[in-house]
Amino acid sequence: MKSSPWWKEATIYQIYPRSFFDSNGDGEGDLPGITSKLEYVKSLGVDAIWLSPFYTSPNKDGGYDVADPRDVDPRFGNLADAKKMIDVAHSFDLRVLVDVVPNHFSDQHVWFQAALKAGRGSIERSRFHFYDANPDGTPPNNWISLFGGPSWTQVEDGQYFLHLFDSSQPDLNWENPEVFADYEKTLRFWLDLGVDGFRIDVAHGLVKEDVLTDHPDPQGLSDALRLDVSMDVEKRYALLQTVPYFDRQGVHEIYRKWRRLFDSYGDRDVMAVAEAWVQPPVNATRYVRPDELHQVFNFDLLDAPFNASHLYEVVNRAIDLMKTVDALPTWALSNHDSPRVASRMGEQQSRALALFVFGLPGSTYVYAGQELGLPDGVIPDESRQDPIYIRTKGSQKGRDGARVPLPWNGENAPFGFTSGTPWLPMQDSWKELTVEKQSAEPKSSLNLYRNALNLRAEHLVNNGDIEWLESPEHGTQSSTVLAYRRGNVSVYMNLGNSPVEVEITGKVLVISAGIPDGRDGKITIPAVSTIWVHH
Ligand SMILES: [Ca+2]
Repeated sequence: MKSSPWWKEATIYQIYPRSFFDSNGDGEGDLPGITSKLEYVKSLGVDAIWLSPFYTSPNKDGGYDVADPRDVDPRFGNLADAKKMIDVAHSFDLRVLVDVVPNHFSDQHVWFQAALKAGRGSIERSRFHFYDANPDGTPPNNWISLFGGPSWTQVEDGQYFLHLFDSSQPDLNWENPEVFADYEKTLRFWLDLGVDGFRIDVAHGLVKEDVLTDHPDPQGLSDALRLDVSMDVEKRYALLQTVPYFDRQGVHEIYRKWRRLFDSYGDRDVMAVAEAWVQPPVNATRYVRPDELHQVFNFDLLDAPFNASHLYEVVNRAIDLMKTVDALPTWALSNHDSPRVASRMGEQQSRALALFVFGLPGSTYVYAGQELGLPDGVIPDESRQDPIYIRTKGSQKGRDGARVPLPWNGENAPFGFTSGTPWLPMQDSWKELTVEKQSAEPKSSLNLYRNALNLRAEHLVNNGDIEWLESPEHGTQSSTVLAYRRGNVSVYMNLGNSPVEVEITGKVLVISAGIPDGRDGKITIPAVSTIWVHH
């Protein structure tokens, strides 16, 4: 009998290469830097790493504007460095996932440069979405880019091309078989170099419908797609179901073909995880039907409040929905696109929630620095680099706060990250948060993660469903407590600001903060703390 595949309940550590470790003093993290820190990554108890893009790119959108998907950008090293990084990771028994960005290329990609030269009606233009202007000169439709402004940019001969994101990121035309064939080449290229799978950027966006039709409410749609714009929930959900360029049925045909490619690698157990923001939530399950992808990100915890009934609802829903397609959920508290959980929720809250989530069925994603309890960096406006800050002329601060480099050692910034000047400023106030300091402190966030991830592997993974013990639906001893049991471990999270006494017998394996007080079949859980109890 085949055992459960490695990815099924893996803990996956997300590395933002530019911010992880700089090996050559130019102030930016790179592939040799990652390789030199893989022993540290292994010490966390994770199963795999996922790297945000390190491909050839003009870097107008943090490397998600790819000019050559089958090469390494010189700022990160070269292909030999990538191969070495993969091999060293494997020597530590760490799997490697890389990002792919199939919705668009950079305008610096040779295909797009050729399309500009080749002119209307050419094979070169058919790889993208080029259309003539309307008779009055306006763009072919009224769609608005996710980064603001029209989704169309006009070229010299008067045609327009479609870009859902920045004008430097032309959308690929997935109706063209050449696009599919080229992407297959990219997937094989990285698999043949040794990677174990992919994270698929904007996985729901590849197929566009009704490209020549106006949307009845383009501004409403644009607002509905942005979580930083407040909107009535019903209205948002209704609009999100009318997006003509997201979550179309055609994307599933593409992933069925990709799955056959992945499966052709046999025992390698290649996996792929989709970034798919879709509504209603049940639509996410379609991406992980048995003949499609392996995992789909669940974004519910990236902006969830620290509130028992809300957390119960989103956790329970994710588990139940995924069960309908015989898949397991994924969990993430932070990533490179959202504020860090310690800043958003509070330090102690983020530790409690991490410990709560680590026990749940499915795969857990940890964003590098989360294990240190890093807050968002405080960045002076003149040092900001995110195109969102620049394009909105400062009205949105952008995502740089979550991308500040990691503090490794020493008493002053840049804390060993680089021998030069870090690409985003680091703060001296992080001196208690370095890997060096936290390794020596038994109660540090770092040691909590190490301890918990090892205990998770030992006691919780592959232990089937959870049974809710305390929830708004299943009855509670306290309205501030959520609890479940999985296998021989019960997980209790006290979200309240006062200690709570609950009836449990067993041995406390780990606690996120404070000291549990147990006697006579009862344990007092400190305020804002999670405990694991072994029965
Ligand atoms: Ca560097």
